[in-house]
Amino acid sequence: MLTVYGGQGESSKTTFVKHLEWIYGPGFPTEEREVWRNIIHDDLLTAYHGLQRAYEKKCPYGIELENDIWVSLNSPINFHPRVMRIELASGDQPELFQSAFPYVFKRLVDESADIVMRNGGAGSLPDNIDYFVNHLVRICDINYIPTGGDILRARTRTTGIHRYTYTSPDYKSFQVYDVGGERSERKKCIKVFDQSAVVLLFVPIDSYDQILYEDENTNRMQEALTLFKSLVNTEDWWKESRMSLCFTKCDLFEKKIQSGSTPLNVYFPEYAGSPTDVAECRKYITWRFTQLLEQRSELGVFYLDVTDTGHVREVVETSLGGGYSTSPRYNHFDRRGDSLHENVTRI
Ligand SMILES: Nc1nc2c(ncn2[C@@H]2O[C@H](COP(=O)(O)OP(=O)(O)OP(=O)(O)O)[C@@H](O)[C@H]2O)c(=O)[nH]1
Ligand SMILES: [Mg+2]
Repeated sequence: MLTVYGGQGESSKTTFVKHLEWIYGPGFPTEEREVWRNIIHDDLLTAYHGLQRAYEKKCPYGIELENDIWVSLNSPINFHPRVMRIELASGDQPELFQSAFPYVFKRLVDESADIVMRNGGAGSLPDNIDYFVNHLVRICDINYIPTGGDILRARTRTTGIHRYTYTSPDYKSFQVYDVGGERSERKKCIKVFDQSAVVLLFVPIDSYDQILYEDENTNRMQEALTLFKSLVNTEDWWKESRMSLCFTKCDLFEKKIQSGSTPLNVYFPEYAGSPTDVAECRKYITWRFTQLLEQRSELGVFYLDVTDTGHVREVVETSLGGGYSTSPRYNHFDRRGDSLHENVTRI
């Protein structure tokens, strides 16, 4: 059985494959973990510089470091004690990375909480900045080896089409394609769609307040709606394929909605429900997608935290099985009855 999936950039496709590697493949061998360490450090530095730039706009004089923090840095970093400026490169100065970075970064994140919460930028901050901040001391340790959880949360942008083959205990073998999600990459993946028994389309549900990495004038959710409409109604490609819409990053969505920092109706003014009711917001977004179905009458809908192994396993088992599930994370849309069977009670 062949499973292919698509979606825009940062919609969790590679994270899903990393999980398959973990569940059905060899996991993450030690040599690979060393590569991931550099990727994670680079991610952190990029986030640090992004935050620093954003913070300097808000407060050009920088952050006043408290004496105890300054003393505890205890390293020859060359920056003015009252203005947070730090030049570090991952890899070549590990002792600096270890001694100073966690303190300075944590302080910057605390001071920029509003910027972090409103991460509407074009991917300048990692999605999992909270996770990395909570593990900073460990991650910056000189002997740091990434855990599986760290690797799942690291970010690398995919280019091209990558094919993987796995064997599950119940099903012989299945193939999965990981494709780049940026506009320039997407055309390539169309080529493999027509061979697919199952197509999983990934949409990060927390992206309603974000802009595209490749086009700062386009809202990510609007782009996902346009992409979904064009793909799902192109009958020739996937007439024979079963299809599921996978809403990813539901954990981040829940936090964002509950915090009230960026209400859904600011980006979708027609939304008339409660701005802090996660289930209601989720239902509205689902409806925005399912009402675009023209040719296809059935659609599976998943609500996922793709960093959770159990969620990924459910998608695979449902997709390779009959395509139905009684899981609280699954809805089955049947346009013939014009109804969305709401069996989601808890995510
Ligand atoms: N908290 C959380 N983080 C997620 C989830 N899914 C993905 N991420 C994180 O989001 C980031 C981007 O995910 P990727 O899997 O690289 O996205 P992609 O679709 O492969 O992106 P491209 O390769 O650019 O097309 C990674 O840092 C992931 O760890 C999720 O459901 N919850
Ligand atoms: Mg990718």
